[in-house]
Amino acid sequence: RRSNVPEGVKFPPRVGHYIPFVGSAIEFGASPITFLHECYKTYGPVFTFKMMGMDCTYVIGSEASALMFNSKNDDLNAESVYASLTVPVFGKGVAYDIDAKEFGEQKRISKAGLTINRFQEYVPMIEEETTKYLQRWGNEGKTDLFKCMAELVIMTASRCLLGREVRALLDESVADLYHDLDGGFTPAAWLLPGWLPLPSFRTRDRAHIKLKKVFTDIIGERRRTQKEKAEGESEGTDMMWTFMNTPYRNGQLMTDDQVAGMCIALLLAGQHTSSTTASWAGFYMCHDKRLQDRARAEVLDTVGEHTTPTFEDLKELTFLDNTIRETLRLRPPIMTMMRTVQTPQQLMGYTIPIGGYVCASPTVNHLLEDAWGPDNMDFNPDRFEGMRTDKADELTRDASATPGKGKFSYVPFGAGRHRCIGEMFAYTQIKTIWTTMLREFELSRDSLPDIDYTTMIHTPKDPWVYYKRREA
Ligand code: HEM
Ligand code: LAN
Repeated sequence: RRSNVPEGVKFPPRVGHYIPFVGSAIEFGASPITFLHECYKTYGPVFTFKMMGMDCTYVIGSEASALMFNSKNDDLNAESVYASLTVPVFGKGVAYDIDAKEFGEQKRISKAGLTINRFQEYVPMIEEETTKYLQRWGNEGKTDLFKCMAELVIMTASRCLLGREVRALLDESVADLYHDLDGGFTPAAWLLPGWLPLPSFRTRDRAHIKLKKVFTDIIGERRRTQKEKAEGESEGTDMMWTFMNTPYRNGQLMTDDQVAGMCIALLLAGQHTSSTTASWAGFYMCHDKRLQDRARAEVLDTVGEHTTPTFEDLKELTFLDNTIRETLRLRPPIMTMMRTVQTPQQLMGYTIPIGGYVCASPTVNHLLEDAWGPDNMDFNPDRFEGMRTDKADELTRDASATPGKGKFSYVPFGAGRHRCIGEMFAYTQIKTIWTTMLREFELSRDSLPDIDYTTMIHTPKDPWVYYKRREA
């Protein structure tokens, strides 16, 4: 193969490995961040290694990862990597099952529903759900904080984004369906061929069919009653309503099956990402009690002891905001983003040939000493002080408004064409949950949990905390 390489073409340096085909998969799997750091130190910002027969080229740091974030989907392609994982879960006709242009429209339609007006209505709903949930806790005890956050996130997201009907069903059948469907969102589902008769695949597929039916029934019922109402009276505040009523540019509406698929996608998008973020924020606030005290004092100053917070209150909670931002720096839920190389790419004097993957890692970019300085490993929310650039009508933040050097040194929500649309919803949800929690409970635990790298979105190991109700 080497002899076919044209004169002057230089490939990125290759990381050596001992086992053919498997390549570096074992080292990477055991401890991906350490592995990538070591490679960066040895080979520089661009390097290639083999994993399960595929060439993976990592682009490390702000400058190199610009290649991924500025690319077009036709050159570095997302759906060809992600579809095998997401299509069985979300279903056909949405997200990575369709061409990027139509998915772009689905993102635009989603954004049209994720507005400040809606968030103003969501905040009291999230507080109510959280308060109700925390009543189960009693006065003191020990609990699994990650499980608790996962339950709070699914309940509050269902209520806000999918509406009352779905939230009501969550106490019954729907919780198990979510759970089974979610069981299909694993590295195995991604890497193994879909025709394998694995029990987890069958459970996933059955849950998908049942959940689709639950949603399409609700959608059908809504379409019927909507017709009976007068024009204007039917304005809804949830995303199901938005998906049902916002047309594509050509005037067409999504089919009921697509609306149901979007609802599933929306829910799973926030599930792992927001619940791990909310949990890690809690563990950092336990590990250093001063952080918890400051966040609580800010909540009491801004919102008070008993009043329901408003969306405007949340904006004033800058320390809590910075705490979440710093959590997303050190524990970004999505540690790797991947694309297939469809056209040869030039980067820093190297050619990345067609056929492999290009990967970028928020986690690694967020830690580099060159970008973050000598205190890169410290958890310090104050590093973000004065970096707030979000305006009232903006749903995403300016990626460059960070203390890290370079445009892509802080990318927990990605950047460019595939950027996340859920940032503000996630912040609204996490801040409201923590506002409620900090008012009612004191949490404690000395050590930070270790990281479980075997889950697709890295989770805290042994995620228990002690809790004690605050004096009334
Ligand atoms: C994409 C992170 C919550 C919807 C992404 C990407 C990241 C990300 C890194 C880029 C993936 C890539 O480029 O390959 C997060 C984090 C969240 C979060 C850290 C919470 C803390 C949400 C929520 C929603 C959502 C709540 C829905 C309301 C999406 C969508 C995309 C996306 C639609 C676009 C994918 C594409 O265009 O290919 N997210 N996300 N996310 N996320 Fe999120
Ligand atoms: C995810 C979740 C998993 C995640 C990892 C595998 C952890 C990551 O290594 C690569 C990116 C990936 C696959 C990823 C990409 C974008 C997804 C699929 C999501 C963030 C979960 C939801 C999001 C999807 C596009 C949201 C669709 C929402 C709509 C409203 C259509």
